[in-house]
Amino acid sequence: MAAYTPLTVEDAIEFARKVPDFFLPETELECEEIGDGNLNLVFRIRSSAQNKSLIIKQALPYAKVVGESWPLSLDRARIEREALIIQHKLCPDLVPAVYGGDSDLAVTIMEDLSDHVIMRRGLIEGRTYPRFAEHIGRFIATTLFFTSDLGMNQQRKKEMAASFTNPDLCKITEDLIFSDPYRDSENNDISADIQAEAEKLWTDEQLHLEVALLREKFLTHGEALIHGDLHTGSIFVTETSTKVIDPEFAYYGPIGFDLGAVIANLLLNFAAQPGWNNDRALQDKHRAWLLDTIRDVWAHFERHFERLWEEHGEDPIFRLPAYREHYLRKVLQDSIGFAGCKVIRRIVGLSHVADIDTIADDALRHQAKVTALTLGKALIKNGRQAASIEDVLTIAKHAAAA
Ligand code: SR1
Ligand code: MG
Repeated sequence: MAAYTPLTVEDAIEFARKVPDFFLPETELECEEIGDGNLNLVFRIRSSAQNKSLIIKQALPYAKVVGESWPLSLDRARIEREALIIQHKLCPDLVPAVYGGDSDLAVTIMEDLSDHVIMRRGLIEGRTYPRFAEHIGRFIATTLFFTSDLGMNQQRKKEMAASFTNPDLCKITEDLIFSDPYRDSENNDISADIQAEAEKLWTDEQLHLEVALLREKFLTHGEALIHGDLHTGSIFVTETSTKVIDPEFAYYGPIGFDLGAVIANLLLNFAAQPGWNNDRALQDKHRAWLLDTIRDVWAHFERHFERLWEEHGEDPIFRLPAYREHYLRKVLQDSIGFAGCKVIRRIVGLSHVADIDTIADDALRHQAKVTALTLGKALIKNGRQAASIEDVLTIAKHAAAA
C-alpha cells in the first residue's frame, strides 16, 4: 500500500509508464500539470513520437480553491473513478475511458480529451454545439435511469447507494448552494456592486421556503447515481462530440439536480451575453440558441427516459402511465428549482463562473449579475408550479428584458 503523497511531474510520468499497452517502453514522455479546477491536480503525459497522451488526475486532501484549512476526503477519487466507469459503460461515446487508478494515492488515469474544448470556454467565445442537447439529454437519461429503482435491481441499488456515500462533497453542495447564499456567510463572494441585491436574498422568506424544500430533496431523495456537478466546466465538446468528466460529486441524489446544473450554466451564459457581444443581432442569436438548447435538452432527456422506461422498466407497479407522467413532472419542477439555486450560488457564493466574472466592462458585468439573480430567484419561486420547460424560457426572457 503506497502512502498518499501529492504527485510530482516525475511521479506522474512513472505512473503513466505502468499503464499496460499504452506507451512504448523507450518512448520519451513530456508531462505538464494542467489542473485549473477547484480541487485536484491534473497531469497530461504525452509521447510526441507516438502522438499519444493520457491524463492522470489526483485528488488533494483539501479544497485547492480555499487551502488546507478545508480538508476533503480522498475517497472522492475512488467515487469519481467508479462513477466514470459506470457512466462509460452506459454511454461509451459520451464519457472518457478509464485506464486505471490507485485508491491510496487518490489517482485516476484516463483518456485525454485535448481535441475537445471545455464547453464554458466555447460558449464564452460565442460558439454553438448542435449535437450537445441530444448528447447531454441522452447522457442524463441513460446514466440516471439505469442506476435508479426504475431501471436496476432495487436491492443492488441500495448497495450502490452505500458505496457512493459522498459526505464531504455533498456538504460542499449543501453549504455553497443551499445555505450560504441565503445568509451572511464568510464563504460568500459578493462584489460591492451587488451587495444590496445579495442582502435581499437573506431576508426573502418565500425564497427561503423553496430553497429549504430543494435542500431537503438534495439531502434525502436518493433517486439515482447523479453526476452531482454537471456544469459547463465538467463538459468537453466539439461540434460533433460531447464528453462528460469530473463526477467526483457523484452520490445517490435527485435526478433534477443534474438537469438543473446544465440548465443553470446555459442560463449563466445567457445572462452574460451583452458583456461578450456588442452586436445586438449576434447577441440575440446566441441567446436564442441557448434557450432552444435548454428546450431540447429537456426534450431529449424526456424522450430517452420514457423510451428506457417502456423498454427496460422492471417494476410492474411503476408501469402505470399516470405514474410516469407524475414522475417526469416532478423531475421537471425539481430541475427548474435546482437550476435557480445553481445560478444564484455562482453570483454571490464561493466559486463564480468565468462567463460572468471575466466580462471586462464593469457596467455590463454588473448587469449580467443582476439578470442572473433575477432569473435565479424566479426559477426557484416558480419551480413547483412549472408545467413545461417553456416556463424556463419565459422566465429567462423576462429577466433579460427587466
Ligand atoms: C470548494 S469547491 C467549489 C465548487 O467547485 C466544484 O466544481 C463544485 O461546483 C463546487 O461547488
Ligand atoms: Mg469538478
